[in-house]
Amino acid sequence: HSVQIKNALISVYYKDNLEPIIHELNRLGVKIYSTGGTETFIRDLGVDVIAVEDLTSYPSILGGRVKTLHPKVFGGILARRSFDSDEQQLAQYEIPEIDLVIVDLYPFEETVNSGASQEDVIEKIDIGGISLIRAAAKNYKDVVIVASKDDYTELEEMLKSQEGSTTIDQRRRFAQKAFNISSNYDTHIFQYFDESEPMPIFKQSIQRSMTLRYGENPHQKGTFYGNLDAMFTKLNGKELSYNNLVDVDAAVSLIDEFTDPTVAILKHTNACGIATREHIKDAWITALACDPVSAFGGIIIANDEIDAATATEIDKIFYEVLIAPAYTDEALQILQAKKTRIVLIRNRVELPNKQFKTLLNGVIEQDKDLVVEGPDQMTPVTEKQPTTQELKDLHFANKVVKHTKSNTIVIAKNNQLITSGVGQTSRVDALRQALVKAAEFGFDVHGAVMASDAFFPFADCVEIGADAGITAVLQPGGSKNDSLSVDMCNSKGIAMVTTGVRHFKH
Ligand code: 93A
Repeated sequence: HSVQIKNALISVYYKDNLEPIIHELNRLGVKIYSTGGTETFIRDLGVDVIAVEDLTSYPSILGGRVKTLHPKVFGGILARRSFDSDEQQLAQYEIPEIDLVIVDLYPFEETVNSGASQEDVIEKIDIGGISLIRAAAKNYKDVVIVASKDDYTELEEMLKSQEGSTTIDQRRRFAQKAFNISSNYDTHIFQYFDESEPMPIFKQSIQRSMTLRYGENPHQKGTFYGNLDAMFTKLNGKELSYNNLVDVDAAVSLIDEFTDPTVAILKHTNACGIATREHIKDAWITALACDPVSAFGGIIIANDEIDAATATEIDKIFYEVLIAPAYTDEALQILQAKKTRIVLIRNRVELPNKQFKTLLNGVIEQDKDLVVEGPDQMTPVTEKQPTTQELKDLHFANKVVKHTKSNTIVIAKNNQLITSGVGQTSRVDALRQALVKAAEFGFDVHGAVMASDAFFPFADCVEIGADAGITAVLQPGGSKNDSLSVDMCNSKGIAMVTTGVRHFKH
C-alpha cells in the first residue's frame, strides 16, 4: 500500500544537501521533528520544526548521549498502523505517527581514520541514530527510512514525483539499504575493538586485490588479495602467476632462515637446491649442483645483492622468478635481456605470522612455524657424539627440512643441500628417493648428515642412511620406538640428535 508522509523525524550529522529536502517537506505540509543541531539548521532555513525535547517533554541529557531514545519517539516509528491495539496506544500516550525517518549517523569510521583519541572515537558510536534506523527499517511497511546522506537526492526526487507518497517496494528498498548501513557501521565498530591477530591481515587484504591470469590451472579463476607492490619491486618479466606466488611464498620463508650469503632454488614449493657460501655467486653454483635438472623453470631466491658475475651464471639456465634484495646495474642489464623472466627486488615488509586455508565448509588458521632448532637445542642420544661440523650441517639440514613437504628426508653437507626426498607417503621412500637422486647427480653421501621432519617409528631409515654413509642424523624424537633407531645408530657407529620439535608441512 502507499503511505502519505505526514510526520518526519530528522536527525542528521552532515547537514549539507539537506536543504532541498526540508523545503520539499515543508511544501508538502509535513510536520518535522528534529534533534539539537538539525533542529537549528532547519529553523535557520525559516521552516517550522518541533524539537524532540518538546515531543518527549524530556531534555537531551548526558551531553547528547540520550536525545531520541524515548518511547514517544520509538512508539511513533514502530507502531503497526494495521494493528488497532497499536493505534489505540498511540492515542492513549499522545504519540504522533512518524512515517519518515532521516538519519545520518555519527561518522565513526572517519573519526577512527582521523587518528582521533579513544575518547573521541567512543563518543562517535551512534546509539540513538542506529536505533532510529533499525526501528524505521523494521517497520518499513509503514515508514520510510533514509539512513545516509548519500540517499538525500533519491528521497527528494521521490517526494517531488509522488507528492509525498511512497510505495511498499520503495520503502522495502530503503529498509534494505538501511540494514546494509547499520551492519557496516557495526562492523567498523567491531574492527576497532577487535584486537585479534588476523584482522590486520584481512584489513590489508580486503583493501587490495589483483586478478591473476588464472588459478592453479588455466580453467580455474584466481585472485590475490593483498598488496604485492609493497613487498616486491618488479624489474623485469611477465605477471606473477598463482603458482609463482605459491612458490615465491615458500622461497621467502625458506631464505629467511639464513643470514650468510645463501641461494635457494625451489620447484613446487620444495628446495631442489640451496647452499650458503662466502659469496653469493658461489652459493648459486653450489645450490644449482644439487639438482640442475629440477632447477629448470624454478624460483631462485638470494639473500644478498646479485652482481654481474652472479647474474651471468644464473642467466645460463631458464628460471621463472629471481628474487634478491638488490641487483647491481650491470647484473640487471644481463637479467633484463630475457623479457619473460621475472626479476624481483624483495622489500622488507612485515609478514603476517598466521596462515589460513579454506577447508571443508570453513577455514583453518594456525600460527606459522617460526622456530628452528640449532646446535644448542640438539640432544645427542647416541654413544657417538656429532662433531662440530656435523652439528653445523644438521642445523642447515633442519632449516631445509622444515620448509620441505612431508614426509621428507634432507641430506646435507658443508652448507649445501646434497639431496632430499619430498612429499612421500612413507619416510623410507623419501630416503630412497633422496639416495637415488644423490647418485644421479654424482654425490657421495659419505660424511653427510640427514634430517627428518618427524620421528622414526622404526630403525629402517637410520639403517639405510648409515649403510649409504650418513654419519649423523637429526630427528625430533618422541616415538615410543625411539630406542630402535638409537640402537641402530649405535650398532652402525653413527651419531643421532633429537630436537623435540616436529616440523610437518602438509
Ligand atoms: O548520542 S546518540 O547516540 N544519542 C541519541 O539519542 C541520538 N539520537 C540521534 N546520538 C543520537 N543521534 C545522532 O545525532 C544522529 O544519528 C545524528 O548523527 C546526530 C544528529 O544530532 P544533531 O541533530 O544534534 O546534530
